[in-house]
Amino acid sequence: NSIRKKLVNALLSASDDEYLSGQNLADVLGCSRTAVWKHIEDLRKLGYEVEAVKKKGYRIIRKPNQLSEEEILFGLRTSFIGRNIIHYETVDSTQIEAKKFARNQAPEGTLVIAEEQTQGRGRMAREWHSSKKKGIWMSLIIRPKLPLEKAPQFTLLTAIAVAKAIEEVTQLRPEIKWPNDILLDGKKVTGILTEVQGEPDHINYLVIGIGINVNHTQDDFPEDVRDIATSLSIQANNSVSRVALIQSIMQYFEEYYQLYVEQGFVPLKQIWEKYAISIGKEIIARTVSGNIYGKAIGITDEGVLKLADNQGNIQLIYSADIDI
Ligand code: BT5
Repeated sequence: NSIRKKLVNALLSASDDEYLSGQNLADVLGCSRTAVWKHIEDLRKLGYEVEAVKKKGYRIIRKPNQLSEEEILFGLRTSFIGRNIIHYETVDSTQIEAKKFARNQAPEGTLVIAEEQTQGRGRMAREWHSSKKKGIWMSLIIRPKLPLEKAPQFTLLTAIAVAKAIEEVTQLRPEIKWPNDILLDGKKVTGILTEVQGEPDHINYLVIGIGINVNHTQDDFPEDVRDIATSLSIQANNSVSRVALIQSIMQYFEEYYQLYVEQGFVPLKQIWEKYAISIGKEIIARTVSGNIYGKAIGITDEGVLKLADNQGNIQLIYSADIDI
């Protein structure tokens, strides 16, 4: 397995039209040329298309549509976010698995990803559709040294990291709907689910679930969300690299996390406001204790939604679904 990682890394680091000779690879891997050939065969079984040309050597001409650990780590420029990757073909929910790893002391920054989820979940146990290889279904474990009440701010931090990454990779212009939706063209492309374990005065761990529709066609969505959901490829008119997007999200997440630790939530709030969609609009906040109608006027320095109700009173909304 570690030889395979080295081999993939060597082949990936070659430029597009460059071939790596069998001898060269044998030297890098510390094995015989026959062994190199066998490892190349293994790569082909994993879906890599590897061209072999006599006297020149090998090169990758097509990568599988697969979220391999090697490919994500290759070129990932973070120091701890996303450096420990656990990958599943199929899993009930990356959120469930990540919580198990978190309980068992997985290091901060551990990322659990899956090609497919059979029990993907949103908030309040709502279903999250996670079809095979179409999207990014992942959960990130972090251990901030903070009181429990700060946990919801990580949903907003994550939202700006994902929005930035979408912008960087696709040039699309995403919008954030407080607290946890990212929209394109008014339709949901990303949902975020932050779950926390701790005591009132400190967080033990946060598991941040991120679901992004990447290469779905409209028909790939089940009927119940077909009209409200969209994907990056639908909006960009092009397929989008899941690996590139994950790398970009990890990088922005780490950057904003460090900013948050150093300076608190306020600088993130300023970035968040640039993407906010509902501010200044009449909205309905559906909370567990009933619906509140009013105008969303912004978020507090703590990330709590401020709503001016019809009597002109300011209401603070800590948790709700927002209808615009
Ligand atoms: C969310 O909940 O938006 C949070 C979604 C988090 C999913 C990630 S995937 C990785 C990790 N593992 C998990 O099991 N979960 C996390 P909420 O705001 O409650 O929105 C849920 C609602 O979104 C559903 O009731 C549907 O209406 C809609 N929905 C479901 N699947 C969707 C999809 N693929 N795209 C857009 N909307 C969807």
